[in-house]
Amino acid sequence: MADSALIDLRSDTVTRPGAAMREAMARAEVGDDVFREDPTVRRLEETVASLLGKQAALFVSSGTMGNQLSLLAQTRRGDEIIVGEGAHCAWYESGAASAISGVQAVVAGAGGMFGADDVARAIKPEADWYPRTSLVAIENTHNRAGGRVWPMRQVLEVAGFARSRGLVLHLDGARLWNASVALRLPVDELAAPFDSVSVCFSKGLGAPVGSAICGSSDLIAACRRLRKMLGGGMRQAGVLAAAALYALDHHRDRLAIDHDNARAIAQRMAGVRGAVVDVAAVETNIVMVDTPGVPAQAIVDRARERGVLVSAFGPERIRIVTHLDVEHTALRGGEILASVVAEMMGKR
Ligand code: TLP
Repeated sequence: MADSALIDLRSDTVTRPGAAMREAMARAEVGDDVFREDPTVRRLEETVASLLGKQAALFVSSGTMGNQLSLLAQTRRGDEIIVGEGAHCAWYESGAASAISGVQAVVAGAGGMFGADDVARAIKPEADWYPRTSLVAIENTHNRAGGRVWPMRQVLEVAGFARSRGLVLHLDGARLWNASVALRLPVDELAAPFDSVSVCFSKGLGAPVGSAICGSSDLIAACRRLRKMLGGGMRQAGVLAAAALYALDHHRDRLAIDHDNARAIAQRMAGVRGAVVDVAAVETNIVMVDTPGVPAQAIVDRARERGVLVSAFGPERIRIVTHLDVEHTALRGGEILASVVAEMMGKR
Protein backbone atom coordinates (compact mmCIF):
# COMPACT_ATOMS: atom_id res chain seq x y z
CA MET A 1 0.00 0.00 0.00
CA ALA A 2 1.35 3.46 -0.89
CA ASP A 3 2.44 5.41 2.18
CA SER A 4 0.00 8.22 1.43
CA ALA A 5 -2.93 5.78 1.58
CA LEU A 6 -2.05 4.65 5.11
CA ILE A 7 -4.05 6.03 8.03
CA ASP A 8 -1.30 6.85 10.48
CA LEU A 9 -2.50 6.71 14.09
CA ARG A 10 0.93 5.96 15.60
CA SER A 11 1.51 9.44 16.98
CA ASP A 12 0.63 13.10 16.54
CA THR A 13 4.31 13.60 15.67
CA VAL A 14 3.78 12.21 12.15
CA THR A 15 2.00 15.26 10.72
CA ARG A 16 3.41 16.99 7.65
CA PRO A 17 3.30 20.75 7.19
CA GLY A 18 0.47 21.82 4.90
CA ALA A 19 0.67 24.37 2.08
CA ALA A 20 -0.13 27.43 4.23
CA MET A 21 2.41 26.47 6.89
CA ARG A 22 5.06 25.89 4.22
CA GLU A 23 4.21 29.28 2.75
CA ALA A 24 4.74 30.90 6.18
CA MET A 25 8.08 29.07 6.48
CA ALA A 26 9.19 30.21 3.05
CA ARG A 27 8.33 33.84 3.83
CA ALA A 28 10.02 33.87 7.27
CA GLU A 29 12.51 36.63 7.97
CA VAL A 30 15.66 35.01 9.34
CA GLY A 31 19.05 35.80 10.89
CA ASP A 32 21.67 34.05 13.01
CA ASP A 33 19.87 33.00 16.17
CA VAL A 34 23.11 32.21 18.03
CA PHE A 35 23.71 36.00 17.75
CA ARG A 36 20.01 36.39 18.66
CA GLU A 37 19.46 38.01 15.28
CA ASP A 38 16.65 35.84 14.00
CA PRO A 39 13.52 38.02 14.25
CA THR A 40 11.13 35.11 13.72
CA VAL A 41 12.67 33.01 16.50
CA ARG A 42 12.54 36.04 18.79
CA ARG A 43 8.90 36.61 17.91
CA LEU A 44 8.11 32.95 18.65
CA GLU A 45 9.94 33.09 22.00
CA GLU A 46 8.13 36.29 23.01
CA THR A 47 4.79 34.88 21.89
CA VAL A 48 5.20 31.63 23.79
CA ALA A 49 6.50 33.31 26.95
CA SER A 50 3.52 35.61 26.96
CA LEU A 51 1.02 32.80 26.23
CA LEU A 52 2.41 30.79 29.12
CA GLY A 53 2.66 33.77 31.44
CA LYS A 54 6.43 33.42 31.93
CA GLN A 55 9.22 36.00 31.68
CA ALA A 56 11.06 34.29 28.83
CA ALA A 57 11.17 31.33 26.47
CA LEU A 58 13.79 29.43 24.48
CA PHE A 59 13.20 27.69 21.15
CA VAL A 60 14.71 24.19 21.22
CA SER A 61 14.81 21.36 18.74
CA SER A 62 12.64 18.82 20.55
CA GLY A 63 10.56 17.97 23.58
CA THR A 64 13.45 15.84 24.81
CA MET A 65 15.80 18.80 24.66
CA GLY A 66 13.23 20.97 26.45
CA ASN A 67 12.87 18.48 29.29
CA GLN A 68 16.54 17.68 29.59
CA LEU A 69 17.79 21.28 29.55
CA SER A 70 15.21 22.06 32.25
CA LEU A 71 16.57 19.22 34.38
CA LEU A 72 20.20 20.11 33.69
CA ALA A 73 19.69 23.77 34.61
CA GLN A 74 17.84 23.05 37.84
CA THR A 75 19.53 20.04 39.43
CA ARG A 76 22.97 18.93 40.60
CA ARG A 77 24.69 15.63 39.84
CA GLY A 78 23.62 12.95 42.30
CA ASP A 79 20.19 14.53 42.88
CA GLU A 80 16.98 12.58 42.74
CA ILE A 81 13.93 13.80 40.84
CA ILE A 82 10.34 12.71 41.44
CA VAL A 83 8.27 11.73 38.41
CA GLY A 84 4.99 9.95 37.70
CA GLU A 85 4.95 6.38 36.42
CA GLY A 86 5.93 6.25 32.75
CA ALA A 87 7.05 9.91 32.68
CA HIS A 88 8.54 10.67 29.29
CA CYS A 89 11.60 12.41 30.79
CA ALA A 90 12.60 9.18 32.55
CA TRP A 91 10.89 6.34 30.68
CA TYR A 92 12.07 7.58 27.27
CA GLU A 93 14.72 10.12 26.32
CA SER A 94 17.44 7.47 26.10
CA GLY A 95 18.50 7.72 29.74
CA ALA A 96 19.37 11.41 29.27
CA ALA A 97 18.47 12.44 32.82
CA SER A 98 21.19 10.20 34.21
CA ALA A 99 23.63 10.57 31.31
CA ILE A 100 23.44 14.36 30.97
CA SER A 101 22.30 15.71 34.36
CA GLY A 102 23.57 12.84 36.49
CA VAL A 103 20.23 12.56 38.30
CA GLN A 104 18.15 9.51 39.10
CA ALA A 105 14.37 9.37 39.01
CA VAL A 106 12.03 7.93 41.61
CA VAL A 107 8.41 7.19 40.73
CA ALA A 108 5.58 8.72 42.77
CA GLY A 109 2.16 7.06 42.77
CA ALA A 110 0.90 4.71 40.09
CA GLY A 111 -0.38 5.27 36.57
CA GLY A 112 1.36 8.59 35.89
CA MET A 113 -0.55 10.93 38.15
CA PHE A 114 0.21 11.35 41.83
CA GLY A 115 -0.70 13.39 44.90
CA ALA A 116 1.09 15.40 47.57
CA ASP A 117 1.19 12.35 49.85
CA ASP A 118 3.04 10.39 47.12
CA VAL A 119 5.57 13.22 46.87
CA ALA A 120 5.94 13.23 50.66
CA ARG A 121 6.72 9.49 50.58
CA ALA A 122 9.21 9.89 47.73
CA ILE A 123 11.28 12.70 49.28
CA LYS A 124 14.47 11.35 50.83
CA PRO A 125 15.35 12.53 54.32
CA GLU A 126 18.49 14.61 54.72
CA ALA A 127 21.59 12.53 55.33
CA ASP A 128 24.95 12.11 53.67
CA TRP A 129 23.92 8.72 52.31
CA TYR A 130 20.72 9.79 50.55
CA PRO A 131 20.41 11.52 47.20
CA ARG A 132 19.20 15.09 47.49
CA THR A 133 15.57 15.27 46.26
CA SER A 134 15.47 18.45 44.22
CA LEU A 135 12.72 18.49 41.58
CA VAL A 136 9.23 17.20 40.83
CA ALA A 137 8.18 16.73 37.19
CA ILE A 138 4.55 16.56 36.12
CA GLU A 139 3.50 15.50 32.60
CA ASN A 140 0.29 17.13 31.33
CA THR A 141 -1.26 15.57 29.36
CA HIS A 142 0.27 12.28 30.43
CA ASN A 143 1.27 10.24 27.42
CA ARG A 144 1.59 6.72 28.82
CA ALA A 145 -1.48 7.28 30.98
CA GLY A 146 -3.41 7.64 27.71
CA GLY A 147 -3.40 11.42 27.31
CA ARG A 148 -4.90 11.95 30.77
CA VAL A 149 -5.30 15.54 31.90
CA TRP A 150 -4.18 16.52 35.39
CA PRO A 151 -7.05 18.09 37.33
CA MET A 152 -5.93 21.62 38.26
CA ARG A 153 -6.76 21.00 41.91
CA GLN A 154 -4.32 18.07 41.98
CA VAL A 155 -1.57 20.10 40.28
CA LEU A 156 -1.99 22.87 42.84
CA GLU A 157 -1.92 20.41 45.73
CA VAL A 158 1.30 18.75 44.48
CA ALA A 159 2.89 22.09 43.61
CA GLY A 160 2.01 23.68 46.95
CA PHE A 161 3.47 20.76 48.85
CA ALA A 162 6.59 20.50 46.66
CA ARG A 163 7.23 24.22 47.12
CA SER A 164 6.83 23.96 50.88
CA ARG A 165 9.63 21.36 50.77
CA GLY A 166 11.85 23.56 48.60
CA LEU A 167 11.54 21.46 45.44
CA VAL A 168 11.70 22.84 41.90
CA LEU A 169 8.67 22.15 39.69
CA HIS A 170 9.00 21.16 36.04
CA LEU A 171 6.07 20.65 33.67
CA ASP A 172 6.49 18.41 30.63
CA GLY A 173 3.77 20.13 28.64
CA ALA A 174 4.49 18.49 25.29
CA ARG A 175 0.69 18.32 24.95
CA LEU A 176 -0.27 21.18 27.26
CA TRP A 177 -2.27 22.61 24.35
CA ASN A 178 -4.48 19.51 24.46
CA ALA A 179 -4.90 19.82 28.24
CA SER A 180 -5.89 23.47 27.86
CA VAL A 181 -8.55 22.65 25.26
CA ALA A 182 -9.87 19.69 27.29
CA LEU A 183 -10.09 21.71 30.52
CA ARG A 184 -11.19 24.91 28.77
CA LEU A 185 -8.52 26.73 30.76
CA PRO A 186 -5.85 29.06 29.34
CA VAL A 187 -2.33 27.60 29.14
CA ASP A 188 -0.90 30.28 31.43
CA GLU A 189 -3.15 29.06 34.22
CA LEU A 190 -1.93 25.49 33.68
CA ALA A 191 1.70 26.68 33.59
CA ALA A 192 1.52 29.08 36.57
CA PRO A 193 2.62 26.69 39.37
CA PHE A 194 5.81 25.64 37.55
CA ASP A 195 9.37 26.98 37.44
CA SER A 196 10.01 25.48 34.01
CA VAL A 197 7.59 24.38 31.33
CA SER A 198 8.44 22.61 28.10
CA VAL A 199 5.87 22.70 25.30
CA CYS A 200 5.98 21.11 21.84
CA PHE A 201 4.90 22.51 18.49
CA SER A 202 5.53 19.26 16.64
CA LYS A 203 2.88 17.07 18.26
CA GLY A 204 -0.80 18.03 18.20
CA LEU A 205 -0.04 21.46 16.73
CA GLY A 206 1.42 19.99 13.56
CA ALA A 207 4.69 21.91 13.13
CA PRO A 208 7.52 19.84 11.64
CA VAL A 209 10.09 20.62 14.36
CA GLY A 210 10.43 22.41 17.65
CA SER A 211 9.63 22.91 21.29
CA ALA A 212 10.13 25.69 23.81
CA ILE A 213 11.16 26.00 27.42
CA CYS A 214 9.48 28.77 29.40
CA GLY A 215 10.43 30.19 32.77
CA SER A 216 12.17 33.09 34.49
CA SER A 217 14.66 35.19 32.52
CA ASP A 218 17.50 33.75 34.63
CA LEU A 219 16.45 30.16 33.96
CA ILE A 220 16.12 30.77 30.24
CA ALA A 221 19.53 32.45 30.11
CA ALA A 222 21.02 29.36 31.79
CA CYS A 223 19.18 27.05 29.38
CA ARG A 224 20.37 29.09 26.37
CA ARG A 225 23.97 28.58 27.43
CA LEU A 226 23.44 24.86 28.07
CA ARG A 227 21.66 24.50 24.73
CA LYS A 228 24.75 25.88 22.99
CA MET A 229 26.98 23.57 25.04
CA LEU A 230 25.00 20.55 23.83
CA GLY A 231 25.13 21.66 20.20
CA GLY A 232 21.55 22.83 20.10
CA GLY A 233 22.25 26.44 19.08
CA MET A 234 20.48 26.97 15.77
CA ARG A 235 21.31 29.58 13.15
CA GLN A 236 18.59 30.63 10.65
CA ALA A 237 15.96 28.76 12.64
CA GLY A 238 13.30 31.31 11.74
CA VAL A 239 12.01 28.99 9.02
CA LEU A 240 11.15 26.52 11.79
CA ALA A 241 9.89 29.16 14.21
CA ALA A 242 7.55 30.41 11.47
CA ALA A 243 5.94 26.97 11.32
CA ALA A 244 5.50 26.98 15.10
CA LEU A 245 3.95 30.47 15.01
CA TYR A 246 1.60 29.35 12.26
CA ALA A 247 0.68 26.26 14.31
CA LEU A 248 -0.03 28.35 17.42
CA ASP A 249 -2.27 30.68 15.42
CA HIS A 250 -4.18 28.06 13.44
CA HIS A 251 -4.03 24.65 15.07
CA ARG A 252 -4.85 25.07 18.75
CA ASP A 253 -8.62 25.34 18.81
CA ARG A 254 -9.02 22.48 16.35
CA LEU A 255 -7.50 20.04 18.89
CA ALA A 256 -11.09 19.57 20.10
CA ILE A 257 -11.73 17.67 16.83
CA ASP A 258 -8.87 15.28 17.62
CA HIS A 259 -10.34 14.73 21.08
CA ASP A 260 -13.79 13.98 19.62
CA ASN A 261 -12.24 11.55 17.13
CA ALA A 262 -10.28 9.79 19.87
CA ARG A 263 -13.41 9.40 22.00
CA ALA A 264 -15.36 7.98 19.04
CA ILE A 265 -12.56 5.47 18.32
CA ALA A 266 -12.44 4.49 22.02
CA GLN A 267 -16.18 3.86 21.99
CA ARG A 268 -15.87 1.74 18.85
CA MET A 269 -12.97 -0.28 20.28
CA ALA A 270 -14.83 -0.78 23.57
CA GLY A 271 -17.47 -2.65 21.57
CA VAL A 272 -14.93 -5.27 20.46
CA ARG A 273 -15.33 -8.42 22.53
CA GLY A 274 -12.21 -9.03 24.64
CA ALA A 275 -10.61 -5.63 24.04
CA VAL A 276 -10.28 -3.46 27.13
CA VAL A 277 -10.68 0.31 26.81
CA ASP A 278 -11.41 2.80 29.56
CA VAL A 279 -13.56 5.15 27.49
CA ALA A 280 -14.03 7.60 30.37
CA ALA A 281 -10.23 7.97 30.57
CA VAL A 282 -10.04 9.23 26.98
CA GLU A 283 -9.85 12.96 27.64
CA THR A 284 -7.68 14.12 24.75
CA ASN A 285 -6.18 12.61 21.57
CA ILE A 286 -4.75 9.32 22.87
CA VAL A 287 -6.50 5.96 23.20
CA MET A 288 -4.96 2.93 24.90
CA VAL A 289 -6.43 -0.46 24.07
CA ASP A 290 -5.49 -3.61 26.00
CA THR A 291 -5.71 -6.87 24.09
CA PRO A 292 -5.41 -9.63 26.70
CA GLY A 293 -4.11 -12.83 25.11
CA VAL A 294 -3.12 -11.18 21.81
CA PRO A 295 0.36 -9.69 21.35
CA ALA A 296 0.20 -5.99 20.50
CA GLN A 297 2.83 -6.42 17.79
CA ALA A 298 0.66 -8.97 15.96
CA ILE A 299 -2.16 -6.40 15.87
CA VAL A 300 0.22 -3.67 14.72
CA ASP A 301 1.43 -5.89 11.86
CA ARG A 302 -2.05 -7.01 10.77
CA ALA A 303 -3.40 -3.45 10.95
CA ARG A 304 -0.56 -2.25 8.74
CA GLU A 305 -1.54 -4.82 6.11
CA ARG A 306 -5.02 -3.33 6.24
CA GLY A 307 -3.63 0.21 5.86
CA VAL A 308 -3.75 1.48 9.46
CA LEU A 309 -0.69 2.28 11.56
CA VAL A 310 -0.80 2.11 15.37
CA SER A 311 1.90 1.61 18.03
CA ALA A 312 2.53 -1.23 20.46
CA PHE A 313 2.70 0.38 23.91
CA GLY A 314 3.14 -2.77 25.97
CA PRO A 315 3.14 -6.50 25.30
CA GLU A 316 -0.66 -6.47 24.99
CA ARG A 317 -1.43 -2.80 24.64
CA ILE A 318 -1.76 -0.62 21.56
CA ARG A 319 -1.81 3.17 21.39
CA ILE A 320 -3.93 5.13 18.94
CA VAL A 321 -3.30 8.86 18.51
CA THR A 322 -5.48 11.27 16.54
CA HIS A 323 -4.11 14.42 14.90
CA LEU A 324 -4.76 16.97 12.20
CA ASP A 325 -3.55 14.85 9.28
CA VAL A 326 -6.19 12.20 10.06
CA GLU A 327 -8.97 14.65 10.84
CA HIS A 328 -11.23 13.05 8.21
CA THR A 329 -9.85 9.51 8.16
CA ALA A 330 -9.35 8.69 11.86
CA LEU A 331 -12.80 7.14 12.26
CA ARG A 332 -12.32 4.95 9.19
CA GLY A 333 -8.97 3.91 10.68
CA GLY A 334 -10.70 3.10 13.97
CA GLU A 335 -13.27 1.02 12.12
CA ILE A 336 -10.58 -1.01 10.31
CA LEU A 337 -8.64 -1.42 13.54
CA ALA A 338 -11.75 -2.61 15.37
CA SER A 339 -12.26 -5.32 12.75
CA VAL A 340 -8.59 -6.36 12.98
CA VAL A 341 -8.74 -6.56 16.79
CA ALA A 342 -12.08 -8.41 16.69
CA GLU A 343 -10.63 -10.95 14.23
CA MET A 344 -7.50 -11.52 16.32
CA MET A 345 -9.26 -11.61 19.68
CA GLY A 346 -11.68 -14.16 18.17
CA LYS A 347 -8.78 -16.46 17.27
CA ARG A 348 -7.24 -16.50 20.78
N1 TLP B 1 6.48 11.37 22.64
C1 TLP B 1 6.49 10.48 21.51
C2 TLP B 1 7.27 9.20 21.80
O1 TLP B 1 8.52 9.51 22.29
C3 TLP B 1 6.59 8.27 22.74
C4 TLP B 1 5.07 10.14 21.12
O2 TLP B 1 4.89 9.60 20.02
O3 TLP B 1 4.15 10.39 21.91
N2 TLP B 1 7.21 14.64 26.38
C5 TLP B 1 6.13 13.90 26.05
C6 TLP B 1 4.97 13.85 26.98
C7 TLP B 1 6.11 13.21 24.83
O4 TLP B 1 5.05 12.47 24.53
C8 TLP B 1 7.21 13.29 23.97
C9 TLP B 1 7.25 12.53 22.67
C10 TLP B 1 8.31 14.07 24.36
C11 TLP B 1 8.28 14.73 25.58
C12 TLP B 1 9.57 14.19 23.54
O5 TLP B 1 9.40 14.94 22.41
P1 TLP B 1 10.44 14.83 21.17
O6 TLP B 1 10.06 13.57 20.45
O7 TLP B 1 10.15 16.07 20.41
O8 TLP B 1 11.79 14.79 21.73
